[in-house]
Amino acid sequence: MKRSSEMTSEKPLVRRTFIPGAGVLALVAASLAGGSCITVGEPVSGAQTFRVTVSKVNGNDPPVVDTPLPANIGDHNETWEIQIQALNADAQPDSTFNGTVRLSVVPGAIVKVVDDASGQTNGRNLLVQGGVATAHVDVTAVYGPTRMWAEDLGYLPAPPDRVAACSNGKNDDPDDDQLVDYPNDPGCAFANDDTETGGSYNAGVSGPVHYALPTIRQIQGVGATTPFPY
Ligand SMILES: [Ca+2]
Ligand SMILES: [Ca+2]
Repeated sequence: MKRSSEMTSEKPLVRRTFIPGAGVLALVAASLAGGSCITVGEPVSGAQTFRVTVSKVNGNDPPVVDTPLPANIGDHNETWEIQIQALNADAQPDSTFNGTVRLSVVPGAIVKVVDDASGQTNGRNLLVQGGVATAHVDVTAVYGPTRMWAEDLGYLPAPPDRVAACSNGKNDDPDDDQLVDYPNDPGCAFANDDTETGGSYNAGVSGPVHYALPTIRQIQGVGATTPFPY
C-alpha cells in the first residue's frame, strides 16, 4: 500500500542524541514553568484548629511517661482540668471563634463536662467564647497514653424548653441547601441541634496524659463482660 510504504520510507527529521541528565533538566524546566503559574486566593482567616491543654489530673500535675497513673478500668472517674484555645492559620490565638465544641477522650469515655465559665453541663459539649474555654471533665476507662480531642461539629444544643432548628419542620438555611431538619440536612448533628448549618470541623488534640496499660486480667474483667467494651 502506498501509505504504508510512505510511512516506512519516512526519515526522522531530527536526530535524537542522548544527553546525560537531559531528563532531569527537562523536569526542572517543567517545574519552573509550572511554578510560574500561581493563583492567589483569599487569605485563610478565622480559627483553624484548637490548642487543647490538660493542666491538672485529679488536682495534680498530669502524670509523665515514667510515672503513669494506674490504668482506669471504668470503676471510677478521674477529673481533668482542660483549657481550649482557638488558633488561626499562623497558630496564633484567635478571639473571633464562638461556638460549641464536642469533646472526646481517646481511649476512654467522658462522663461529664462542667463548663468553668457557667458551671453548667451540656453532655460532651463545651461552649467556646472569644476563642477560649476551660472545663472540668470527668473521664473513665482511660489507659495508656490518653488524649483529649475537641471538634467543632456545628452542634449547638437547643434549650430543653424550645423546639430545635433541626426539628422544627422548616428549612432554616435556605441560602445553603433545600434540606429540612435532622437527619436530612447534613448540617444537623442531632435532632436537638439548633443550627442547620454545618460546623467548621476544626479539631485539636492534647498531648498525652500517661496511664499504665491494663493487665490481661483487667481487660478480661472480673464479671461477665470486659470493662473496656469499646
Ligand atoms: Ca429546621
Ligand atoms: Ca437546611
